[in-house]
Amino acid sequence: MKVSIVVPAYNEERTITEVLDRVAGAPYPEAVSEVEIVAVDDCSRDGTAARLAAYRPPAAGARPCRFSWFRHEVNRGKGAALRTGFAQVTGEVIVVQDADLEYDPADYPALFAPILAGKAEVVIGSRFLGGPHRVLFFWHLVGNRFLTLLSNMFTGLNMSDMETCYKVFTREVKERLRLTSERFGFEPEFTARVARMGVRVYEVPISYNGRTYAEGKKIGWADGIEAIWCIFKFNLWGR
Ligand SMILES: Nc1nc2c(ncn2[C@@H]2O[C@H](COP(=O)(O)OP(=O)(O)OP(=O)(O)O)[C@@H](O)[C@H]2O)c(=O)[nH]1
Ligand SMILES: [Mg+2]
Repeated sequence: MKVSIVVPAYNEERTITEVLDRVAGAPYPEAVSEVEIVAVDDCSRDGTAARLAAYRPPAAGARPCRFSWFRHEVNRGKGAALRTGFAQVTGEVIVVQDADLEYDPADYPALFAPILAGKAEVVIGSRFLGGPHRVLFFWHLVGNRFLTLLSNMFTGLNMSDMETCYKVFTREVKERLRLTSERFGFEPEFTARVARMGVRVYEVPISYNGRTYAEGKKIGWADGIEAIWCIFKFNLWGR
């Protein structure tokens, strides 16, 4: 089975190379015969593009690992960067991997397991199911809980972490997705569309190494407001 990892990156020069190394060297299950990494530089203003241009994945034993990257001419947001990546990938299973080291490819075995076992078409890595996580912002937890609750009220799913980066899904799901979001609307849009497809969704616990604003955290209260709007938009009108 070939897996495709899509890495959206905006001003991530401090972490991008290590993220790609961790993705290339992740503990893939036996069933994974080939790894394709596609990074999308969302018109970063720092050295992200230079790091991507210089990147060569380390040899990963007998399993081929191919790397390619694409660049947006203007900054368009995470959702747009992901759509650029999704259009390029050819794997049977697709993984979203943020470029900021908050999420660890060491969790891939757990994330792939429900799909490999034939039990799910979509797997969500939840930060709120007891996995190890850095203890940080209380009000972000409250915000996350609220956004997930609101999304669940529309979708009817009992998800515990709608805004998580780790979303893993089959090629068939990717082809049916028809995404439109440019920025962080991706998370509620993905969730709403998957819920409407009626495919089987699993959640697994993952670790979360949250960062502080001094360490590069960018998300702010305005993104939370946009997320509320997107939950309404994609569940009520985004058909
Ligand atoms: N913030 C931001 N991230 C983008 C953009 N385009 C792509 N990304 C990437 O999307 C991923 C998620 O963005 P993050 O800023 O880490 O979002 P987050 O994890 O919800 O929030 P923080 O880590 O708190 O900033 C990262 O890999 C970013 O580099 C963009 O325009 N803005
Ligand atoms: Mg992040």
